[in-house]
Amino acid sequence: MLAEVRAGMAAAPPFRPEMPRTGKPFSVWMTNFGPLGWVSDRTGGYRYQPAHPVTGEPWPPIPEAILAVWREVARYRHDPEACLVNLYGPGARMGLHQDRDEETFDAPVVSISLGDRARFRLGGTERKDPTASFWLDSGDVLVLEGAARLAFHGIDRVVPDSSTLCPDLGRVNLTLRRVTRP
Ligand code: MD3
Ligand code: FE
Repeated sequence: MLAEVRAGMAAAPPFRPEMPRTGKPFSVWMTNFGPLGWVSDRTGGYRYQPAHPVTGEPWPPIPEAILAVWREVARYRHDPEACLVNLYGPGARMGLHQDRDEETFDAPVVSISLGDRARFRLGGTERKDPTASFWLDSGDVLVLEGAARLAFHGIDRVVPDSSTLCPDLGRVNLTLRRVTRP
């Protein structure tokens, strides 16, 4: 799977998204596979689009090894349209947020973690709800469905050099999503 991710990254180089309005850069670098990819910049905000924001090329297809995980664990008839690749180098984190840029929340979200371990925080559907923290280790797969699909979540920190899988990349998270209604 990692070899397929590396091949995709060669075709669709990681870019650094920006916060809407402020233009503040994310600490996480990203790229995407599949017909639609998630991007964000100061003027356009959070959105899905069919092409890479820097190269203008279509995103590479979602690798088979990744699709196989979705088909095994997502209790959903259709394949995902977006595979967001999140790359966590030293000090990268992701603040508490909901995933709600998709047209449908009926499909689950499936997340695959590779490389360094991360402290993951999961709350409820309101920002004020209490949260619980878990470790996400290389090879861990999460399926978020039902009420959990709209739960607040984030990555507080990544433990450097805690995995030998891909020292050059640190932590890689693959998030599979359905964007449109089938
Ligand atoms: C809980 N990524 O890309 S994956 C994201 O590790 C994102 O890179 C994190 O949150 C990461 O949006 C967390 C686990 C995850 C993914 C989607 C969820 C947890 C979720 C959607 C709803 C609730
Ligand atoms: Fe998220």
